[in-house]
Amino acid sequence: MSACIFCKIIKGEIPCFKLFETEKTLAFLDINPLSRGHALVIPKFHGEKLLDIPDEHLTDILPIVKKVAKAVGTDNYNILQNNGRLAHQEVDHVHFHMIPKPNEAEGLGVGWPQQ
Ligand code: IU
Repeated sequence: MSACIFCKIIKGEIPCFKLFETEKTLAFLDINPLSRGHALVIPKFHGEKLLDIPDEHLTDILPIVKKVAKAVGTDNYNILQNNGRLAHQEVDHVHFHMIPKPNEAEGLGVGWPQQ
């Protein structure tokens, strides 16, 4: 969708710190992180809410969420997916939050970008 900010990120019209990308999925750092390493994993298919996304796009997402979790290098994290304003969804393009709860003394995984 042309006005969607995440579609613009997917098309490269707005820059992002890209982590992983497949034909159907993009993972990048959240611009306003709740913790160091907070990432978003999104389908390239535009849909506002989970039920709008075809299964073949959704099934590509979880392995990428796992890759992000592995790269972060902490066993402590939340995966969150908000649908609708009452559930605090602000961006109307489906996204999965990967929110690390790192031990700050240990830091994030080797090679993980600093924010
Ligand atoms: P929510 O689940 O819709 O509430 O989360 C939207 C997230 O998208 C939020 O964490 C923002 O910081 C993030 N975000 C972003 O990373 N880049 C952007 O250009 C915009 C929002 I707009």
